Amino acid sequence: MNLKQQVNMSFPNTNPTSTESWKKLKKLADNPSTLQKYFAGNPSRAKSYSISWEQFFVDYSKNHIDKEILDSLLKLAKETGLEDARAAYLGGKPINQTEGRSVLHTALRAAPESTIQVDGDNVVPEIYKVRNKIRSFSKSVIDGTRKSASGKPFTDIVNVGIGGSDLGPVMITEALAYYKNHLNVHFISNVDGDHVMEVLKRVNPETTLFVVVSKTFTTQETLSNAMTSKKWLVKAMGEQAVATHFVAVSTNLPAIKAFGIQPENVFPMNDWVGGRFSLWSAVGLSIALAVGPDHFEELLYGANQMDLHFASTPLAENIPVILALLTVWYTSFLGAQSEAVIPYTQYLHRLPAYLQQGIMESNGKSVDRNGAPVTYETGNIVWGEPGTNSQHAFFQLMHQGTKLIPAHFIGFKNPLHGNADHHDKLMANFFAQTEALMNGKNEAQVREELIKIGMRGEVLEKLVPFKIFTGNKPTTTLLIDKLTPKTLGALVAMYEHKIFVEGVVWNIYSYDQWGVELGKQLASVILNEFEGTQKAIHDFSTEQLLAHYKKDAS
Ligand code: G6Q
Repeated sequence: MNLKQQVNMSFPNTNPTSTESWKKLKKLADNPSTLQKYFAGNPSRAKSYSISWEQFFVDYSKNHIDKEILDSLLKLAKETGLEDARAAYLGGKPINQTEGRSVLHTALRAAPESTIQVDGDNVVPEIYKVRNKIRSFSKSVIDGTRKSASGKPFTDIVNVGIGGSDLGPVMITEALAYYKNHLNVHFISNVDGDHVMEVLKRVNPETTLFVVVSKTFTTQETLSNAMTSKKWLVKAMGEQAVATHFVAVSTNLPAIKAFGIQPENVFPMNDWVGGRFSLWSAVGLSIALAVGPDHFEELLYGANQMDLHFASTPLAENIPVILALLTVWYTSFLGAQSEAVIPYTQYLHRLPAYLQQGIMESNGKSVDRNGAPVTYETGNIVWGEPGTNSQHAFFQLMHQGTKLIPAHFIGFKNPLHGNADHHDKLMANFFAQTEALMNGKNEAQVREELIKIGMRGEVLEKLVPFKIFTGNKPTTTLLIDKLTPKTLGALVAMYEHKIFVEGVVWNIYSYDQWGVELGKQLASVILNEFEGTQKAIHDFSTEQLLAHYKKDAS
């Protein structure tokens, strides 16, 4: 079956520019208004453009939309077949057609009584088998009944993995640090030998458990780091310790066996889970070890709640749908190149990095589902840092720079440590920033302020232009009751579905990542050159750099 036939089989394939709504949106984009005017003309705007769901309150009223724009965006979703696409995605159809796979991270958090078929088999019982294995294994490590080769309880966990086998577990364990137990959890990802050595420097071989996470078990970085860790362990404790101190999460059983990991220490995963969506699978073993299996399962439960919301809520009140359509509007019609994610909690400091992979690897595509170049802008750049730190860094550009940067502000009503004084300060900043970004400060206000502090004449005149804020900068506020495993699960799932919706509207394949291959291929050619097994021809710049590297290497 060729690609086009597969496309026709189960997934909508509509060039969005051919729809009525796209043409209308193009026209609407030519007549921009301002956020200030939108609010002035509609007293119930805040209420109309907000969604309350479970522990989430999403206010998207500070965005460049009005009823006509929003209706057209919703129509665009319908015209590009979002509802059929959603059914295909959640129903396990092979929507990752360039790799011939289903995309079923949602199955990993489905209720035990659900039925989700892949190739005619219900995958839910197997998912629960693995989940139970994660539960009993992590419980035994946490309570110390599972012992190291020298009979001691484990104190440290080292997760060895990269990309999807690293970013999710790191982000979640950091986000749930409040819920953590006594185990110290470390992450080795980069093939940079200094990374692995810095981690090994901090742990004791006698009480360290390595969790090697690699869906393929062929990834250069992970295999190198796992091998270095193994040698380090063997040097301290002997070969026989490997069986007790190494476990693996993978689909590649022969490679794991060859590495020396015992079959009972293998946590399987399936090819219908993409790496960057895999934290809900056994890839989340380090999370279960860090916060315990109950919290891990609450995380999955929260994600499932968001799945149900996404699956059954009308598009106009559907949080991931609305957020995705706003991104499409800014990216494809208003010329935004990036969007910022600013969590107002230090716990979520790795969320932007995690989302960078999820969003940019999924929707950083320029070829549509027919293999033709797209004629519109797709996946944007995602970046961010926690507030308030980021206010003292890049917010200058957001307030007074030349770029259009729609931003998500994520805040929590309740702090975890109950420090109300700090939390009020934090949240005062949270609310003030979106207000300032929208309203800005006009010339009259600047003058008045300067006069109040006694400034007059030429000095005042010279300063005025620099102190004006045009405002009109769009933001979406996500106010969540409390950072818990459940709300975190829902938040991450919300972004996963947002990615999906954008991909459907843009008519691109969100679940492959061919763009990461070329660099890998060339790295292996250069490595062969370093090892003297191959001589390749490079461009002049690369030749020059390689010559310098060899000369300077010490
Ligand atoms: C994610 C990508 C990628 C992958 C890593 C690690 O969607 O596929 O980031 O997770 O390349 O792959 P392995 O888990 O196979 O080592």
